[in-house]
Amino acid sequence: MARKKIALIGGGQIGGVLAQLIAQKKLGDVVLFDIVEDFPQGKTLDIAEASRVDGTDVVLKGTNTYADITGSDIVIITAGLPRKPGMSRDDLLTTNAKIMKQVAEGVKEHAPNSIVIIISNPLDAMVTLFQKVSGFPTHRVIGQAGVLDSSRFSTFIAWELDVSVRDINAMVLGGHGDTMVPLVRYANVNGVPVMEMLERKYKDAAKAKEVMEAMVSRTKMAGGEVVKLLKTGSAFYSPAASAIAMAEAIIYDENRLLPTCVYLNGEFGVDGYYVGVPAVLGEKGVVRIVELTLDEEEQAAFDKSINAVKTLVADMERLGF
Ligand code: TXD
Repeated sequence: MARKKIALIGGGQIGGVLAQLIAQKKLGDVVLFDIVEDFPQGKTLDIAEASRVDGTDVVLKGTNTYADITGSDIVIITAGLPRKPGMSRDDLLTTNAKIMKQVAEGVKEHAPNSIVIIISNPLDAMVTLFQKVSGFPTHRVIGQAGVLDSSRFSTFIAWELDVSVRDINAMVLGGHGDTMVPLVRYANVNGVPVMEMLERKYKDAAKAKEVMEAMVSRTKMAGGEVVKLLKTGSAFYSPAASAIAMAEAIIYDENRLLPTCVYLNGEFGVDGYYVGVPAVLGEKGVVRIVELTLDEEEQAAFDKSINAVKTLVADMERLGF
């Protein structure tokens, strides 16, 4: 089987970790594109020089030319500025929309059959814009947010309950902003409801609720927590690892059910917007969207999140994108 070709647009913090993970996992040959001269060439050379140690034969190429992404099966986009302390993801809108428009034109011209995973913020707006400019079918344009947000939520639950994070199943839906919706009621440890474990631990339902609320708000603010500590940029190891999980689902045709930013066509009562919901990912991209029942409180939180996405997209359109 011929090796896959994976193009990474944006060779910064996340782009670099993506390239290294792809090489180490032997997922495919890598083309790392960035507008900064010599920079992606330097990164790929550095990673390639670890090939002997990593035992990998994948080919890594750094480039400033879109033609080099020709024939890519998968494109992962991180081009754009990250947040600085005190900035919201939405503050990045104008700058990153200009960048995303250029990127979409480049990918459309040179990798028209690729499946595209977008990471750049503000996520929901950037996915929307990429799809609009490229005209790619919506099942081939998705965004990474929910896998990371869910991993963060799961990590906090594992720490709190002192169990392996591998046994935690917890999902975060909605937009990739402060209104995201961690699904508490569905969160479980190999089938055992997390809330029940918390109630048994604290022998006090109110205390259990309080502990869960703290984990929910930490999840919502988790990106900002890292930004505040790093001071020079935003999270990059965990976003890269999350996008790799999505790419693997596609490359290996796994049909994994992952919270993904996908285009909704009436599902969840939403029409014509990109939002984070459970989706089955396989070799064609989005295989199907999985709906689930939300109770009144969850639905209200989800609606609020949808409205935030709608406002963001409207702002972007008002800016002429
Ligand atoms: O989960 C998520 N979706 C995210 C998203 C989690 C964390 C951070 N997330 C966002 O990803 C973040 O807010 C940014 O918008 C992107 C990329 O974050 P990263 O930390 O990798 O940013 P860097 O290190 O600044 O890298 C961005 C690169 C940099 O090398 C620029 O030169 C390049 O993008 N860049 C471009 N590449 C291609 N084409 C154009 N026009 C371009 N402009 C800048």
